[in-house]
Amino acid sequence: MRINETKAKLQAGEPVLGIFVGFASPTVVELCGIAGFDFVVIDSEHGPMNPQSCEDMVRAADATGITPIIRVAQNVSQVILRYLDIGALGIQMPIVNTRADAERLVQAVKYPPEGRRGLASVRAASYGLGEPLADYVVEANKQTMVISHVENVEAVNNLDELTQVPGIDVFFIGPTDLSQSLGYPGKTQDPAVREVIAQARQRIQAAGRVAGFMTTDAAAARRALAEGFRYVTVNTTGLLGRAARSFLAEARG
Ligand code: 3PY
Ligand code: MG
Repeated sequence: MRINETKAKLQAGEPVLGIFVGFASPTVVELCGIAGFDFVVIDSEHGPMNPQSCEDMVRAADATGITPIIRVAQNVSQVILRYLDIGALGIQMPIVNTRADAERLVQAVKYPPEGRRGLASVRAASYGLGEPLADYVVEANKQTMVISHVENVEAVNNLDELTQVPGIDVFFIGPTDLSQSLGYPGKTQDPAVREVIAQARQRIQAAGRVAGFMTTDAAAARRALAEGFRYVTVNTTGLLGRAARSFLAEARG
């Protein structure tokens, strides 16, 4: 099966840059792959997407070498399974607040003996026409990634035990939900929110784990990388929206 270059880079201690795509567009995934992003987070938490609309986006990722991660709305094995079956190389899960939530997530992503992912000859397993399934499950457990959101006060409070859970590749701080959970909805730059983010990042790093973050532009991404975040993202609509406004401002003078 496909090597997960994003996971390989993280395991080698390198940073990775990714882009969220929250609408059904294989073309945008293809473009982002050609542009050189390490990974795409195909977002099926917020917005209208389902496994059907994600499948050709995963194909576009496979065609251009960008790692397809899917953000899934529910931490339920039967839901997660359908996104893995279409070929996602990682699952990003929002609102993981407790050790039990984190363990349930890992169990859903990994085949036995590490987890309880269901097995079938689906796209992820080359429809049963590739390597024997017995070899595929071993390789899939190596290549798939688990990204667990830290975006709620409860998760921040439980961070010491969350970071002990094996099988999680990235602890991703979601600034927008975290700002809301702290009582400052949308005020991600408020000093109180920034302080909690900085402390959470330090605790993730101190536990020897990888911290991830959502940024708004290249300058913020550089700052995040300099602070030690190693899985750094931006959003397609944010990038496009700012580029559109700046084009109009300059063109209209
Ligand atoms: C959040 O900020 O809440 C996210 O989930 C990612 O941006
Ligand atoms: Mg969020």
